[in-house]
Amino acid sequence: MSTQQITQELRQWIIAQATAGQAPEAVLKSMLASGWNEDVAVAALEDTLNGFLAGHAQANGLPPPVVVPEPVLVEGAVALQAGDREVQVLATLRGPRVVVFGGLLSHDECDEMVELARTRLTRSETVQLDTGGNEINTARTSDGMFFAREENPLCTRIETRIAALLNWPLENGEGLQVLRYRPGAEYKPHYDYFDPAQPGTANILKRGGQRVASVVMYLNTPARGGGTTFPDVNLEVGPIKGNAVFFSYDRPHPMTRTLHGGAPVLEGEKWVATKWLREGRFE
Ligand code: PD2
Ligand code: ZN
Repeated sequence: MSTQQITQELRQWIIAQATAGQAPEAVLKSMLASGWNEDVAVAALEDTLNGFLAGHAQANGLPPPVVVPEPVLVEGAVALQAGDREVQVLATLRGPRVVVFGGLLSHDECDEMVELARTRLTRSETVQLDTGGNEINTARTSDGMFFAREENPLCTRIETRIAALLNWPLENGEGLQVLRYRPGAEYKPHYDYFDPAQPGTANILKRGGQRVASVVMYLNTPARGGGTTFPDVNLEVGPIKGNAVFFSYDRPHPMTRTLHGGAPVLEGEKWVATKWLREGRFE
């Protein structure tokens, strides 16, 4: 029965079922019961519902989804090869997409990154969205600096590793940002994408398009505090030297549930390096 066709009638029936509140599993079950082949039924459901949702999103002013970086995780594997280094997969979440990596950086790489950044730190600025410029922001009480992409051999090695880990071109990445938090410092919850409603955003997007993913790498283990939090899903990632948290956002919208923050450091210092990945080439 390989000749079953996904007709317009079938699509309309699927949409009617879905808008009447039937779960996709229930619709699939009825299709199988009335003689549809499983592969045809699944394809018809996926295609019809995806198209329907995309149309709904567009009609309601939601930005359309884009392809985002994603590690190739072999089912059941606890590690993966990221170019020159094997990296552990410590935790994964689907919505929001979050993956916690163990040992993305060696301890020596962390120490070297801190020393390269230390003398260049200034009080952190965040992008000022109404003008597109940078300004001091009290929501982020850390000190920071940016490396240019491939500025030195260590940056190049880490950037090449992240590109391999996430299947995303090195050219689509911003330069690494290093932040130092002293006791009491924090980064209040925010989104890393640029808010489309802000007037400065159009200018920022000319260079590489939207941010679509972030990798926050822990360069030391603070004595207490300093986790990375995801308030929408009550997740907190412990800041452990060499580990990293990756998260992606397929559209610049809170529906991605990628609100995240750096919890206050309670004791000691916290150092991180952040890599932001853009949709396109960031030149
Ligand atoms: O340092 C962190 O944990 C953190 C939290 C939220 C870093 C960032 N955001 C960032 O660099 O965007
Ligand atoms: Zn952030």
